[in-house]
Amino acid sequence: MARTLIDPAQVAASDASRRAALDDDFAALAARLARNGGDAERLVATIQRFAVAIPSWGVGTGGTRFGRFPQPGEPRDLMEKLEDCAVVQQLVRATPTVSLHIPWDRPADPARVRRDAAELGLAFDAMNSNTFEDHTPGQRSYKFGSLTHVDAAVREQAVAANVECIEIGQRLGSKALTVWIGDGGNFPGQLHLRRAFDRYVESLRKIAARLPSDWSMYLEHKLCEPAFYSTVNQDWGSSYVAATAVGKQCSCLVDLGHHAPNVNIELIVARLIQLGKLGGFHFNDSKYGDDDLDAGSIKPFQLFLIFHELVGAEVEGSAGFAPAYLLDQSHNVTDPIESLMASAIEVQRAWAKAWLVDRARLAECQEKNDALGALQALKEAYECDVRPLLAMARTRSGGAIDPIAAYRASGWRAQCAERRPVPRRTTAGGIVG
Ligand code: RM4
Ligand code: MN
Ligand code: MN
Repeated sequence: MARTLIDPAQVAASDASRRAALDDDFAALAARLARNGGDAERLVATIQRFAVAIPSWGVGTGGTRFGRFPQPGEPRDLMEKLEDCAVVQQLVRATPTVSLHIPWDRPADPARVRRDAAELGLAFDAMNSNTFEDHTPGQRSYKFGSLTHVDAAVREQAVAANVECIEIGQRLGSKALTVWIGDGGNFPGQLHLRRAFDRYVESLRKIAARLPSDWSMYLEHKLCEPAFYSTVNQDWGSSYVAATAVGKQCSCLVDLGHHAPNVNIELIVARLIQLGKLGGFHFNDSKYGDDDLDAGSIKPFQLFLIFHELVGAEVEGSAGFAPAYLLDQSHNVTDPIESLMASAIEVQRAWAKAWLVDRARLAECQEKNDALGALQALKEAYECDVRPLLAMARTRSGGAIDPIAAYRASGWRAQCAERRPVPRRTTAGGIVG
C-alpha cells in the first residue's frame, strides 16, 4: 500500500456527502446504457485501466515570457514535486507515473528516488531531454541549435545529454526517451533547411544506438517557438520521416499544442496509427498556439475525436498499439495540483466517451454515405454525461468521488506553504522557475 499524503479519513468525509447521489446517478445511467446494449460495469473497468503520466514540470506554477506569479507552497525540489504528483494520484487514480525533465530534475541518487516514489505509489514514465537552453557555465551553447547545430562538438554534447537521460531513466525504471528540440531558424536564410534536417537524423541515430532494446524513443515535433521562422522538426510529416529513418524503436509524439491553428489533429493521429508510428501524446489545450492550457478546456470535442481514433485502433487490434499518454501543460493562474487533477479527468472522460461510440452503426452510416447519421452516432457518445462512470471508477480504485473538493478540504496547499517557505532554487529551472 502506498503512503498517503492526504488523510484518508478526510477523503472519506468528502465522499460521504456525495456517495448516495453517485449511487443514484450511476444506477440511472447504467439503466440508460443497458437499453442500447451498453454495460456500465464493463465501462467502469475500462475507465479504471486508463492512465496518463504527470509532467514533473507541471506541478510548479508556469509562466509566460512576461512574468510568473508563483503561489505559496510550490515544490522546491524533485522530492517535493513527487509529493504533489502523489496527491494528484491519490485523489484521481489515473496518474500513476511521472515524467521527468533532465537536467531540471537530475536526481542525486536515482535508486533512492525510485524507492521514495514507489513508496508514494508512483513510477517513472518517459524521460525528457533538455537541449533547448544552456545549463552549465562553460558548456557549449545551444543558442544556435543542439542536435542540428552546425558545429559537430555541440551536436555531440546534445547527443550526450540525451544518453544521460537514458542512463538516469534506466535507474529509475523508465522505458522511454522523448526528444524535443528548440532547433530552428529565426530568419530566412539562417539555416540550410535540408542540411539541418540531415544533421537532426544523424544525431538521433547516435542516440538510438544507445537505447536499451526494451526502450522507445519519441520525437516531438513543433510548429514554431523558440525559433520563429523555421523549426527543424516542424510537423508530423518531418517527424515521421525522421522516426522512420532512425528505426523501429523510434516513433512520433503528438503534443496537441504544436500545430498550426485549425489543423485536424485526429487525422494526423489516424495517419500515424496507420503507419505504425504513433508513439504517444502530450495532452493540453490551446486557442492560439502552444498555449499549454488544461486538457479539454477549449476543444473537448477535438479531444474526444482523437480518442475515437485511439479506441478505434485498439478495438480493431492494430498490432503493438500502446501509445504513451502524458499531460504537458503550464499552469499560470490555477493551483497546478487542481489543474492536473481536472485535466487527467478530462482525458479520461474523452477515453470513456470514445468507448461509448456505436461502431457498428457508425460503420453502416459510412458505408451508406450517411454523413448526418455518422455525425449523430459520434455525437450520441460525446453528449452522454459519463460523470457517474468516472466517479465510480475513481472511488473503486481508491480515489475521491470529487477530487477537487477533497483536495480543497484537505488544506494541502496551506500546509505546503508552511513547510516549503522559500524557493530553494534561485537559478532558472524551466517552467518550475
Ligand atoms: C516544449 C515541448 C516539450 C516540453 C517543453 C518544456 O514546448 O512541449 O514537450 O518538454 O516545452
Ligand atoms: Mn510537449
Ligand atoms: Mn509545448
